[in-house]
Amino acid sequence: MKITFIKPNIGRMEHSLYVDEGRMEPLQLGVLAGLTPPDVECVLYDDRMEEIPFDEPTDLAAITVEIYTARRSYEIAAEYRRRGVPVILGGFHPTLAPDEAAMHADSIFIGDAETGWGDVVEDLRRGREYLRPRYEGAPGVAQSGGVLPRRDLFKGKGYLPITLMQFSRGCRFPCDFCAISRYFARSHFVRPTREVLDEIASQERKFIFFVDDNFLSNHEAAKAFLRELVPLRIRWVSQASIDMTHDLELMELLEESGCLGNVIGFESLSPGNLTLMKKAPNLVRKKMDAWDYYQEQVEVLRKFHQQTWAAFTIGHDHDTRESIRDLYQFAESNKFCFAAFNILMPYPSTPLYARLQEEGRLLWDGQWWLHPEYRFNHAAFVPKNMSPDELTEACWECRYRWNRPGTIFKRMWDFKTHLSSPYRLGVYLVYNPLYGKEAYKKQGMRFGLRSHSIKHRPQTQSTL
Ligand code: B12
Ligand code: SF4
Repeated sequence: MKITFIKPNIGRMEHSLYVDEGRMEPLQLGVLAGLTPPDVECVLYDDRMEEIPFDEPTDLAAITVEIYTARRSYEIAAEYRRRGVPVILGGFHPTLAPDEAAMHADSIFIGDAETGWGDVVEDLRRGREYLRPRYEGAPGVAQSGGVLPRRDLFKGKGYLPITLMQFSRGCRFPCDFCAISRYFARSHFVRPTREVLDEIASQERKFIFFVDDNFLSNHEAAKAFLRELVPLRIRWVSQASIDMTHDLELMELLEESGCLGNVIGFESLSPGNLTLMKKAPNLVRKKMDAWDYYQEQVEVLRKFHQQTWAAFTIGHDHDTRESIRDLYQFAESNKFCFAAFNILMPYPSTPLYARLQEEGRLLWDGQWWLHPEYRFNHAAFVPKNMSPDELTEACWECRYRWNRPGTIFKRMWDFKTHLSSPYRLGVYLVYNPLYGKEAYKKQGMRFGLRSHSIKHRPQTQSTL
């Protein structure tokens, strides 16, 4: 028996195919293959840079689907089903929009695969007619029982030289736009420390991206893990919330354990926006009248040499064109290592989506991810203080200015962070031009490879 795992691309540029030069290992597919009994043959195709050989015989196509890749995933599913190969779709998007995904597959998988993938494989062994339309797994049971991802499947595919790994899943905070908060129901799950340490030990590479949603959601669990990590002398990056800066012991451990920096969601400089979006970690211990525009937190990050990837969401109800320019200035003057200026996106099943739907502000029939005319990083709702096109332009202006060679050079001059060691400078100089190039390539990209309409139905809330 053979299972073909697929990582879909987002889509294509206006006049050529899009090849993601900053692509990383598709860890979820490595985990799924790791969960698969050894007598089943597993192959992996990554649509981000290779052709999918649809005619190669296989017993099942298993596709991982995110909202940005949903359109392309459904195209790939249709190709396989046309050839009589059954398709199963899983991941964040099928979990948060299950009725839609079910229209494009023989089976959908809701939640994490760990507790239910074995059933899929056993049903398939009995015959494809035994595959059930819907499987469910509990969220947060990451690689239970010491399952190791099949990283051998990643060899030769030109991924960035960074090993992706999980320490935890989920996050305890309630941010209203966040798919994570919804998927994990505001819970945070930590893997047993020993299993993670063993997985690190099994790696030759010592540069790790912990793909946690919020590595520091539980400070005490993180500290216990970091103490064990110190002697391993690895270098690592992850994603975490800014409330870390209130715990100096944690900050010390981050540095000692080899943390170069984290993706941190600053989102906005406006306390009104932060309150509206329920961005609790950014408001911890901050009173509105003591709001210092993150200066205290940024200084703590710099003190511990953190090369921060600052993430912003643009288009909240208190945003204006002027406040977006201020946000850009804040990022540039603080010389963050990287920054993501993302338009606020309504993901299905989130409170933000429900609010905008109720207020009649959703564009693209409320399903921007399927709409044939929607383009990457364009507004998908009507903002309060500007037009959708103005929001699109304002966001692009931030991305464009941030990634200009002159700005990259200017931002480099921080002796506490990028210039504090040759290794850190190397990271800064290698990855800034790469991410900049990808930002230009992706802007305005079409979703999927074809421009036809996709089967859909009005968006309903997930049953999660
Ligand atoms: C690491 C990461 C990235 C990395 C890239 C990783 C890579 N390999 O290419 C970077 C930083 C580059 C990135 C980029 C983006 N990302 Co991202 N990313 C993640 C993150 C944090 C972890 C992914 C991961 O490896 N997890 C570990 C694996 C093991 O877990 P998993 O993917 O959830 O899979 C489990 C289950 O979902 C399920 N499952 C998954 N697929 C399948 C398939 C089948 C068949 C089955 C049965 C089960 C199953 O079983 C798995 C094992 O338990 C996720 C959040 C998350 N928790 O997953 C966001 C996430 C997937 N990203 C997201 C987004 C929006 C993006 C961007 C579009 C951001 C942007 N605006 O540019 C880009 C572009 C994405 C793209 N497709 O090109 C969103 C997607 C939202 C949604 N509703 O779909 C997420 C959920 C984050 C969020 N806060 O909302 N991302
Ligand atoms: S802190 Fe980050 S991961 Fe947690 S709910 Fe908010 S946006 Fe999502």
